[in-house]
Amino acid sequence: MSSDDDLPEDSKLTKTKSRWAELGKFLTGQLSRPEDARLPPGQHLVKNWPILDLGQTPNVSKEVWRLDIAGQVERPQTWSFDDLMAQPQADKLNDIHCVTSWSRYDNHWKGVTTHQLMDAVGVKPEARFVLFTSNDGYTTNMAIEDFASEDALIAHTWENEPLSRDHGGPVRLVVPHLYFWKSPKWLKRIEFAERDHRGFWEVRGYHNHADPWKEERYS
Ligand SMILES: Nc1nc2c(c(=O)[nH]1)N[C@H]1C(S)=C(S)[C@@H](COP(=O)(O)O)O[C@H]1N2
Ligand SMILES: [Mo]
Repeated sequence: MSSDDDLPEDSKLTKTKSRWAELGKFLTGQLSRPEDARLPPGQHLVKNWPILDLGQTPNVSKEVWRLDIAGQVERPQTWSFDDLMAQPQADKLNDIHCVTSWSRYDNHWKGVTTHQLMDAVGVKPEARFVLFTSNDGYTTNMAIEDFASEDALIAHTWENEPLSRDHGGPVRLVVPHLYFWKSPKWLKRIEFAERDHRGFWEVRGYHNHADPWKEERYS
């Protein structure tokens, strides 16, 4: 019987990395769709960027912001904003789709990819789901395959400006291939778990998966 333990250290790492690549491979929102097929069913295009949340706008400065990364990981960590900036930085360009039916094209983000975060903490093979908690008490959840999407990132910058407080600044998650309620603003905790724990909207009848291309709005 072969196991990961038999492999030298560096090929273990390669194995982990290729596992993320494998998990996230088919989950990109940038499927180079032709322009007329770019809008998911039941959506309309907006040029502005609407603000939607529970009505509490936490005031979290960069100085006090912390991100706990916990659960099924080899190295649980708490990142300050400086720790986040010390990670390799990525640029992403994607479309976002809100379940209330607006979509917004061509958002430029900067931040840390979810792949990078998973490598930094050493996500264990037992981890199958991810639960997020925000400073306003909001929670949401997804399968690790969705978190591992090529397009997903922990974002601090939008259109070359620091992410505004209304849109979740200093730091939010962006998982653009799912409806936007799966992209928590004012992110404060990421927990990797063996089991799924439904978040704020998921326990209130929203779909657990939330693929806009399949119109997974309500369950
Ligand atoms: N912390 C937090 N994140 C949240 C929400 C919220 O209420 N609190 N609302 C979600 C919903 S329903 C949507 S559509 C998007 C809206 O993000 P925006 O205000 O930047 O457009 O944030 C999501 N993330
Ligand atoms: Mo939403």
